[in-house]
Amino acid sequence: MFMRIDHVGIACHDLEEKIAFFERTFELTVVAREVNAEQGVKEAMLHIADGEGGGSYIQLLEPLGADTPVGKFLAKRGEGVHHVAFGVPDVVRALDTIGGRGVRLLDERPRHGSMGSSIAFLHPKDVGGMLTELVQAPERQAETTPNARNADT
Ligand code: V0V
Ligand code: CO
Repeated sequence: MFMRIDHVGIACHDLEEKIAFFERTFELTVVAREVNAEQGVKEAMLHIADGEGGGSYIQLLEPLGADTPVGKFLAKRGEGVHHVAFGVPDVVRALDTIGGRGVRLLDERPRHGSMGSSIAFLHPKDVGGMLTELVQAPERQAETTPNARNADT
């Protein structure tokens, strides 16, 4: 079901400061930045490696406000790992299968994610305390479900 770890999402108060730290310390490069109003974040993707299943990244997340998923997480737990995202070939199919196995879906249908991806979240309480994201990369959307690219509109 999973092709790769697509990204590890890290919650932070100051995106620019954290980008500078990751670039300086780990020699990583920012390959995409986006403000995602629906998810309540300003985010940056730092490239780690490319494999057969696709690319893997660190995602740095700054909340757009206190009443957002990342804003609430920071208030409760402080900075740190917020979620782990797995690459799947078909996010609609993965949601269907995983939902059928009793895991609560936070998204019944895919949303718009970083770099043109389709994403959906699973409830952390049903995955051993880990907020879990499923990611279908845009090239995969073209391969499997021609209409998934516009699934969030
Ligand atoms: C909350 N909890 C977590 C958690 N956030 N546990 C592990 N990891 C997290 N990140 C726990 C929390 O400690 C509570 O447990 C319980 O879940 C309920 O949390 P809450 O503080 O009451 O908050 P809720 O229920 O209002 O919201 C939590 C959920 C929410 C996970 C439902 O954050 C959500 O829907 N997240 C999905 C969307 C999201 O995170 N978007 C931002 C990333 P106790 O204390 O009761 O035991 S956007 C992104 O990744 C993008 C765009 C991308 O990749 O492209
Ligand atoms: Co993410």
